[in-house]
Amino acid sequence: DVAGDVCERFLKGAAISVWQNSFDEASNWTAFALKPHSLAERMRGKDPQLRMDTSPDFWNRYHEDIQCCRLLGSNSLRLSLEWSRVMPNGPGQVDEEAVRRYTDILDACAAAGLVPMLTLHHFTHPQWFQQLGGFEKEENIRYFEEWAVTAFKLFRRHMSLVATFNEPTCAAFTGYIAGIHAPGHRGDIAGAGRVLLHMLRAHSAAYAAIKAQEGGSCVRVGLVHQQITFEPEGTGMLYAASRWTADWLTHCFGWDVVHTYLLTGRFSWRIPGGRPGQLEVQEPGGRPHLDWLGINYYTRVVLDWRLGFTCRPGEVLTDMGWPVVPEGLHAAIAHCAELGVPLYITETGLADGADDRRAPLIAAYWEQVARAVADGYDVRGFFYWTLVDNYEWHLGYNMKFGLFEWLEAPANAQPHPAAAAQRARATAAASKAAC
Ligand code: GCO
Repeated sequence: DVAGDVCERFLKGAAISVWQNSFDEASNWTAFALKPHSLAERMRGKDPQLRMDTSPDFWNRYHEDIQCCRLLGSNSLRLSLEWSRVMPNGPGQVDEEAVRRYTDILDACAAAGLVPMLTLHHFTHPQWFQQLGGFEKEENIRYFEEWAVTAFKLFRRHMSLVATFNEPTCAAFTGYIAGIHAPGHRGDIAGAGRVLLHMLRAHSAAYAAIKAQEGGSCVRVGLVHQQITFEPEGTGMLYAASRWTADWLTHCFGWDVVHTYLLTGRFSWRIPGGRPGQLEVQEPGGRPHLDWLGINYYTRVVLDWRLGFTCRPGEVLTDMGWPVVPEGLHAAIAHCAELGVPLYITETGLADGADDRRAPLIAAYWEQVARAVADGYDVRGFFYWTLVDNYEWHLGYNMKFGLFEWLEAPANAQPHPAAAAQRARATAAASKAAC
């Protein structure tokens, strides 16, 4: 049982999404970001960091990146399998070249001693799927199920740990309410709820379908959840709206929806102050379709009375403006432990262009994980977001989460592992702290 062996080891390494490191034409996110008159396009004129004509190019320079990951002393790399690369043209149509490339990537991971943790959906999917209505339509769940089975059949040799979705709450909310992620809808609360419900159902369908394959029972299938809490800055009348919003966001963005669904099979789409169960959908109950849960933890958000993001006095902020609250990671672990499945810290990290906060903060996060393990929580891995500075969605190259920066490869350069050394930035202290 390869997966069983992998699960026995504590995994440590870095997390990436392949799209953020190399765009592909068939992706809905590429279409979204390049759409004429889109926010990104309008911004691009003013902000060169939103350019998409260049990228860290993981797709071609993966040997260097894998070498970088190895240099950190990692034993794992979390990466996405891009559905749009493997099936760019439509359901059932596999691109053999992309399969060969992914096989090379996964072989290179194995040769470097890195267990791959694979993500089937990291905010991106094929544009053809989006054109069919994406996760807005219940009948499209079968396409995701088909993708999960195809991925299993193609890459089963390397598939011991697989996540169906990365942060379904974030995908639904930022894509349908905030409008800053694909497909860019604003204020569509009902749409966000529908998408989230269908993603969770797609997770369950993919889980069951992988397990039903020959050899599928050995694969550990999980889900990656963003754990975030919101709180009002103060009390009193002025803060009533921010308290209401904080409660609603914490419930819907955070733990409750995913947790309730996984534990009870109930999808609770609550309005704060509304009657309990008002908008619940009954799902078939039973054992949660989950072998492990990934926790992405970055911050807790404080809302001022105008619903703007703020912080408590003295808190260190990342370049994203997020307060760093390391003890929140322990709290997140304690919450998520209620599910009774092994936990992985699938992402934590910070945007730090000055490289002056990263090392101590990684150490602080790490301490919280060690504390949780000492307290008896079943935490089996820690992944830093991210390996190489990459495209931070609507913020493009403005945010530097990476342990390494990248330089454009000279024209016609052959990727070579030794080039990794030239790529390393002065983050030795950070990488040491990470591992
Ligand atoms: C997310 C994603 C990553 C982000 C990272 C930094 O949480 O949004 O998993 O793709 O880049 O979290 O914001």
